[in-house]
Amino acid sequence: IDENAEPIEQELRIQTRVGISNPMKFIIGDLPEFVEPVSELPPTPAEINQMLSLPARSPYKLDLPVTINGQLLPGEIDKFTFKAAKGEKLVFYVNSRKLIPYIADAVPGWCQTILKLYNSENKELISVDDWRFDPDPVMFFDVPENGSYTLTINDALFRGRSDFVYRITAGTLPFITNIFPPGCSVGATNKINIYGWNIPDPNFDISDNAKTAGLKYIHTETNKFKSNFFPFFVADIKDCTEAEPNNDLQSAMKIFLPIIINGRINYPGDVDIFKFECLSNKTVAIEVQARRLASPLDSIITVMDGSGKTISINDDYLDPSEGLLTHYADSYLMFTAASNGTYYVKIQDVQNHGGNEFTYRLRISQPSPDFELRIAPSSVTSRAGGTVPLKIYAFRKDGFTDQIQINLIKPEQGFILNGGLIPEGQSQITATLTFPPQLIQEPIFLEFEGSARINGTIIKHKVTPADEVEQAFSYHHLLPAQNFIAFVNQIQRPVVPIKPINSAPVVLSPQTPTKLRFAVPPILARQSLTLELLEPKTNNIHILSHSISNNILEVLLKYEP
Ligand SMILES: [Ca+2]
Ligand SMILES: [Ca+2]
Ligand SMILES: [Ca+2]
Ligand SMILES: [Ca+2]
Repeated sequence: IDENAEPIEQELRIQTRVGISNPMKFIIGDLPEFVEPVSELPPTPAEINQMLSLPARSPYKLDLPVTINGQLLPGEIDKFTFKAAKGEKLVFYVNSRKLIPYIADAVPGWCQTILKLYNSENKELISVDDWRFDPDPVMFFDVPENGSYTLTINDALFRGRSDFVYRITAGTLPFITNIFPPGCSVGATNKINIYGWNIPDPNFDISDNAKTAGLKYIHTETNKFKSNFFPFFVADIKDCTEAEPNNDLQSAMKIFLPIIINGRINYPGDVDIFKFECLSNKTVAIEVQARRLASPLDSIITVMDGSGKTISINDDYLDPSEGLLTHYADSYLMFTAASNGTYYVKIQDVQNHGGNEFTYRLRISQPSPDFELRIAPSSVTSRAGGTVPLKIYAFRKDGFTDQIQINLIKPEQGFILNGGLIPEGQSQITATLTFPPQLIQEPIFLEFEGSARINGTIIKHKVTPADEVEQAFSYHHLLPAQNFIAFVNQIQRPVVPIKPINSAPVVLSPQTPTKLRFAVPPILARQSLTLELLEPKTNNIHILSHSISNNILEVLLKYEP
């Protein structure tokens, strides 16, 4: 690591002559680091018994602040001892699930760490197994007396394996637990409130973060330490703060669309109701941002007409762009007003929890059609001149259905993206990336962009690289990556180039088979050739036949609706 490296979250990949790997998170911290000596062998039953039996003893005596790097093997409990002084406000936070978010062959599909703290008499003082919905625990310790304390970490099920790795950061660190309001409008210059531990100044000037719209991460600093990064959303829509009381239809807070309301489910059982006027046949989109902004709220929203009759209700709405969440707790719905009049929107916690940290942003607006894009995998390797498939996903918002054209915007050194059109109404395609014919030694960083016409204007968005990962044998997630990297296999072997004669989209007809034509090299005519339709995987599109003559491969596709 370069000694001047910025403390930042990096992506580490392995490159060899024949390929480049998937990314792995690698964190460069700014505190002293301790690395647990890693054993290749799991502990013996006798050693496990010794670990499980109190008193907690640790061979490692550490000075705070520190970041501990360790690994959990089957049955292991890692222990660390430190000295602390009365009145110190210590924060311990774990990065484990954040380092390797999903493990395909384990249930649950990540390392589920538990932190415990013991005093010098080996009395358990604190035990924490997560932080809200985040499986990585955060522990706060208000030191009651000078002394020696022992911190332990283990997997909740005492599982262990080489990829159960963790980092524990410990010290009198600032740690943000919530902020209010949890977002603002573009151009806002006010101060927001930061809540948490060891926060030097609870008033935070938002101007720098509010210059552009989008998801931001805010943090604060003491003279010694940086805090965690807390999500904060800057929107193009104006916002306001809820005013209590607003728990029933009579006291509902009057709002004017479009608006984002910054609110809280202030206490267990709090209900927030807003009312607005709407014209007949107008469609309204209602969206909660809470869990996605690290709020513990599990929202549920209800739309009612002027008489209080329920029109529509939503608890959880799947947002596949949130690859790290496994519980999509935020609510979303669209409804069309049946008549002119007053309408109500009610927001609650579905489990009737509440408190200062149960913050939300509630958007009530006309639909704002838009899209987000992912391309997977985030690294591809091919021989020079070869072609690889790429999956492109569109996450459509507020009813947006039109086609999206994907282009390579940094077409470095002759890379070609083919088939980058996501047809109307579809959310996933397979495109192909063809590598340049010459050998390139360095990995190439490519960038893609999608464009679509929305309400008469061309809207463009960068495509976020991602990797498809499996969780616990069954679930699949798209994990965003920082870069898309193409790498030319350094072992030169000839590639048989097959190119479509016409690259325009093909429209299949149910009456007559559709002919596809490809230019192929003469060598292919002398080989036995098998073709397989990879996508779409349906029963109503078949390859009827194929033949080669005059260096043209003809394929007949039959479509049976
Ligand atoms: Ca260990
Ligand atoms: Ca409230
Ligand atoms: Ca209320
Ligand atoms: Ca919910």
